[in-house]
Amino acid sequence: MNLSRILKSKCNKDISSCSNEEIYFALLEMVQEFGENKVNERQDKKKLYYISAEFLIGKLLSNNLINLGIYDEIKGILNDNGKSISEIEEVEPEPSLGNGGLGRLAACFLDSIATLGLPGDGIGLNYHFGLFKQLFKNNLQNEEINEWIEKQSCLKKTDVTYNIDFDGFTLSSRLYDINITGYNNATNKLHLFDVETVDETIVNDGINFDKEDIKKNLTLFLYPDDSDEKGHLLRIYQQYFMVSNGARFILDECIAKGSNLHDLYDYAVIQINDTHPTMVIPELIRLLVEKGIEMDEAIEIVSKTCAYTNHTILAEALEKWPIAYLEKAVPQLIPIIKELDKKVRAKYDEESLYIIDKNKNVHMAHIDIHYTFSVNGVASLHTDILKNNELNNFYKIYPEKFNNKTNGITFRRWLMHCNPELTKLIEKLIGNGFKVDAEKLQDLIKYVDDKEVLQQLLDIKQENKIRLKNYLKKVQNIDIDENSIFDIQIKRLHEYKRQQMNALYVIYKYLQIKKGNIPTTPITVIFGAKAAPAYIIAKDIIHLILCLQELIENDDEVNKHLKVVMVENYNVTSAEKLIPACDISEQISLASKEASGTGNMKFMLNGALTLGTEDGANVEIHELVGEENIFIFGESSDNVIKHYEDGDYDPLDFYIKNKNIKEVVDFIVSDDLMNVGCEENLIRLYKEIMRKDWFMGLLDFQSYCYKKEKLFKEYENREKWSKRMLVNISKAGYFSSDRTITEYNNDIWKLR
Ligand code: OAK
Repeated sequence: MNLSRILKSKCNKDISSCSNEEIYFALLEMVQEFGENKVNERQDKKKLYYISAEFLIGKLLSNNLINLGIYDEIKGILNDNGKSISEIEEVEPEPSLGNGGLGRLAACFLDSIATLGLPGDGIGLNYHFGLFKQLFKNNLQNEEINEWIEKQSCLKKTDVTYNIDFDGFTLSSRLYDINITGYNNATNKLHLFDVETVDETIVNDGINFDKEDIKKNLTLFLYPDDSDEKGHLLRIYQQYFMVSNGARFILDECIAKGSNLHDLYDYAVIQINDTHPTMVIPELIRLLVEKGIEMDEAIEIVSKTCAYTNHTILAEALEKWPIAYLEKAVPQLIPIIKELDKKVRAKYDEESLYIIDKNKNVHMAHIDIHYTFSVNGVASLHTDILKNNELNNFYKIYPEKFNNKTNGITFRRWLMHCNPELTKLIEKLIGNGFKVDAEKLQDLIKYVDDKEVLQQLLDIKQENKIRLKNYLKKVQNIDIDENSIFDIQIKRLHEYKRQQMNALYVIYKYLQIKKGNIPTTPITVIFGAKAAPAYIIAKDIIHLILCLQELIENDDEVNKHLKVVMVENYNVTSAEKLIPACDISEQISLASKEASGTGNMKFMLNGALTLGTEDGANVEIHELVGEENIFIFGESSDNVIKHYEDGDYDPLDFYIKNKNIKEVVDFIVSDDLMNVGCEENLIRLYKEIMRKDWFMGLLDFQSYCYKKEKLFKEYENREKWSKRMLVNISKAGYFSSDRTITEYNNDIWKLR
């Protein structure tokens, strides 16, 4: 295969005389064709359908080139023609089909499923603007539409369409596919359904639109504001549209392969990614009954076909819909949901297990737990909490359904693509095997006393820090010092993740520097986070961080030693630059609240050290790397759960008793900050932290500061630090999503 010739013919002229756009589109077409040639022609009987509201896939070009095994060659050809692959990468817009961990996990899973050669497709929605684009104005978050779909893109229009009936109107759908090519293996598909009548022009003034015009708005946004009834209804319409299309598509494929539908579970396994796709259960039952199967049998067939993953224990994130809303939007499901509830009530006399509660709310997770054959959490601590606390009543009746699948990440994107220099070094030291068998990274441990290797690790980190410096200069015109410590917290903005606690530390450090306690090495604290548009306190936290950024930047006494940067519009593309450059990975959620975290795994793999609580997968990272190689602080999850049960936590106690805490919290409403910020926002946040502090930031603040100080001191011993980096990298193999998917397949899906 002569790649140079193929590329040239796609360009229609000499590569050297093409613009970056022309080369990008030529490569897009080429990758599409190569991927298509690898579509699995072998008809496996059973196939997995991973159904999810989010697929945070990131840019695809380079990853596809890597997985097709032609990245280096293409890069060389481009170089020979005076072109740079990284400039061509920039031309590609990042698909806006996800928000956070759950969506990125789905994307890593699709990569691993294809890489392992398993028959498995994704099913979701084709959001035109997806998650909003974040802009900062006057130190506040503004939301804009995120236009990512271009005339020529990774989306391939198909002939598949269905008529989806709602109360009083029918929408006709259209399926678009994205190829998912595994590393040196087959191509699967991500199936994204869209509505033919969607109209982008109805959006005005940021992200506002008529929430009632379902025909035009259905697939515009991911997670549209649901703070009122219209918004709630829109989300139900979206979810039903996704699952009804998905269900029909799955049934059609199974019938085509020879299923008589009584044996559906021999042809399909459906993994329900949290509760957004839960209505697939009653919808499938409805469709089977429509095809002549008895209700009881239909329920049994569907229960044997579906499996459920829980990604959160936050009560407010567990979806429950007023039945009145469902009656309005999807009346055809009501008899089924009532039947499912009736069966539960006939068997159990226990309100907490019911699907429809006494306030006439439908608990989506309860449908999943009763009517699937597998319920899994996403990290070992998380699954234990589900079993022993949150879902204990369910665990008691279905112990055999509960299982753990600790999350993972794809090393193709989160090492090979984002950190080519580190990849090259690892290859040189232990060979290529780690790319398909990540546990091989453990072989690196033999270099733990090799000064030359350790120095190379530090050198690569330094280069990646310079790369990030240049990137931030370019996209945000911000200057950072590559010789400072890069301390990074990037994730969705949520109080439980405690970006506010990190911001309080910044205040602490600022005040320390003002008092003359200068850090040995300067510190750059970097945040990246989007706040849900209707989540007021989350937006106030962003405001505080942006105000600190401005205040410190303009303070010549402090800015040589401390810098705060809030990355605008944090997304997969910026994560790929931030993670390889990181020294300290902030994983500081209140213990028991973060189901797993996956950023923690990406950082570790790229040689950052974790500063974290005993929460989610941090617990497993801790076990793997050992006490010496991680910085753990804070209250244990058992104690936190007890505080909630006893209702005995009051932040005011800490504020009053601890001078240090009082000084730091008071600074939120100081003249210094009020001068650059908004009184209303800062006062609201101040009161929230002092009086409510629902996620106990003040409880852990002292031990957080203590550990962070210790960490900065440890940073000075570069050799010891680099050993810790090496241990972290060498132990990261467990967190490959190839391992996670192998477990899903062995225990749940049983494909091949
Ligand atoms: C999003 C919407 C609803 C419910 C959960 C989420 C979500 O993103 N959860 C996150 O899932 C990740 C993947 O399992 C976990 O690593 C995160 O801890 C969890 O917050």
